[in-house]
Amino acid sequence: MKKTLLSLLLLVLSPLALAQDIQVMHPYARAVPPGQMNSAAFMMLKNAASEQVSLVKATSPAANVVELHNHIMDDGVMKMRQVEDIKVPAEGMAELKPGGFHVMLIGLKQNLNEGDQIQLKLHFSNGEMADLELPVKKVQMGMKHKH
Ligand SMILES: [Cu+2]
Repeated sequence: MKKTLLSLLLLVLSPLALAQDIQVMHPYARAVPPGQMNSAAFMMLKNAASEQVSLVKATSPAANVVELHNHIMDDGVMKMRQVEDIKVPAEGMAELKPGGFHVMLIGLKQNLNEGDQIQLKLHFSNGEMADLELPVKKVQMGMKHKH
């Protein structure tokens, strides 16, 4: 019951609700100091389909390489690891957030200052794509983002 209400609420709040099974909500990229080569993008993915859909690829003109990453604990140390996809459960959601799944932007071609915008394209396993304009925001992180 609670889950249904939440889904309804999110459906109402999202302007991208129509037609596609996958909705991208609240996407943003992390602001980094000038000269820093890497950053990351975060968002909420919502799947309206009755089957699991995965985010399989992302591209951006803002970075040389774009990878899908997760954070894992390895001997008590938080590390990033590339993943093949990010699964969005049937009629469920996946959250990309600092310390968890993220879209890694490697080799930035532009500065990511707070207030800037970058383009990001997402490819999903069901053939859907999402062309996004992401605001660049400051993110407080409790850990170092290290490769
Ligand atoms: Cu990463």
